[in-house]
Amino acid sequence: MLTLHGSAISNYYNKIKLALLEKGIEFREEWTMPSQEAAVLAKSPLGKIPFIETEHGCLSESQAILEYLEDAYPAKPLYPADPYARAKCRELILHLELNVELIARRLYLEAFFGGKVSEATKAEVKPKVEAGLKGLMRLAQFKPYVCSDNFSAADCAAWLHFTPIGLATSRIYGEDLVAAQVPALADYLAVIAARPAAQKVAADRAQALEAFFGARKP
Ligand SMILES: N[C@@H](CCC(=O)N[C@@H](CS)C(=O)NCC(=O)O)C(=O)O
Repeated sequence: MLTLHGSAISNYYNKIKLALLEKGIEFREEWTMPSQEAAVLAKSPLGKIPFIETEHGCLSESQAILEYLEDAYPAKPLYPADPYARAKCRELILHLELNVELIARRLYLEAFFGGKVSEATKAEVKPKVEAGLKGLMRLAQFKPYVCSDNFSAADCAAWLHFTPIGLATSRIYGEDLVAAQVPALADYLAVIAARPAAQKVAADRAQALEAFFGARKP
């Protein structure tokens, strides 16, 4: 059976968990925090989470994991059949992760973890996140799913990334940059939240956040 390593406070971990649940793949979860210890580095080259253990070995990077799941368990697809539509789905995920989440992530230390981010970083991040979101909106469909009228891998990414990006930007700038750039946001989040798999991910995330942050829960 597949083992998913990481923590349910992680948006990348939950992206994979949602995909596993939606695809109906049997898996177990093992709580693992990012670490530079040799045992973790042997399974995830930078010590990041999530990673999975398969019968063949380990795999890191959530997008590589998602595509492995799609190839190895094709029964309930999370990508459209048409090659161009598949590529458009991947394009949206890459834009969201490289041009929005990875940049907004520079705020997370202060927004979520009690650290401090410099004013220079805050000033640099804001226009980049806004530009990334504007770009994303040139791709997004919200029909009602982010890529099309079908739930897809892109929803596994978008639903999990929009919330921390929105929360971090509202804590740092006093303005939720996702809500400001994505008019369909509230309806979209509600559509995904109605899915049983998403409800399981959200409930486990709430429990993990409570355990991790306690009174300081983000
Ligand atoms: N590109 C990676 C990002 C994973 C990632 O950033 N994970 C965070 C937790 S949400 C982590 O392990 N951070 C620890 C670190 O950066 O050293 C993926 O898609 O899996």
